[in-house]
Amino acid sequence: MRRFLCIASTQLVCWAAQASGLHIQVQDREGQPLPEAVVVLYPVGLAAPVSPAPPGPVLIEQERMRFVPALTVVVPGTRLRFANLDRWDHHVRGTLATGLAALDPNAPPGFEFRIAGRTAGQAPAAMELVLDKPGVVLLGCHLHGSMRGHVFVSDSAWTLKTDDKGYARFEGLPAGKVELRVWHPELLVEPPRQAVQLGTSTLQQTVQLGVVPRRRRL
Ligand SMILES: [Cu+2]
Repeated sequence: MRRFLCIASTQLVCWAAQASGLHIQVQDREGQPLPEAVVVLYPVGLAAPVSPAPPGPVLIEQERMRFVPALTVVVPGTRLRFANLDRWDHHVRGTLATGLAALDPNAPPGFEFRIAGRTAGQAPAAMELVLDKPGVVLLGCHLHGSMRGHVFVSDSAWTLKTDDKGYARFEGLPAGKVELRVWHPELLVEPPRQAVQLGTSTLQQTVQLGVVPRRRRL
């Protein structure tokens, strides 16, 4: 339920004292919920909030010719660990994703490495690296053209991946104006950011992207 605690003339004062939530549902071109989108908030007029990189590595496995998870969202400075669960080698490469990220001079550099296939009864071979700059990295494999994944290195701590219902739910945000950025691996052009005014209640907002829904694999 929405509560409006402030009268108009004192709204700004009230916003400054209240925290609120922002629940975003991202939809595809047909209005269906879009999982695996990234929603980022930037406070207007302030530096984006920063959170420290996690102490341990974030795992991206190569399993049955896929990157698992297909989309990984991290903050700069995060250590990524690539572990190969397949019995055959992979030659992982990371390049700048196409689109706007490719024009970003601060985007992370590319990388590549080969990871040996797993031997039964032994721990999988793994490689680690740190991505210390914001940007979107496209993951691929030199040996298997169908393998595809993404790492979204966000420049704001207020970043979430949408769930199965297409939702990104931010809670406990300070009041004020934020810019809303939405990204998805299938987007050819990232839509312009929207301004959202956070008040004293939780806001619900829908963002529709021009992404064509993919048929589910059976
Ligand atoms: Cu491969």
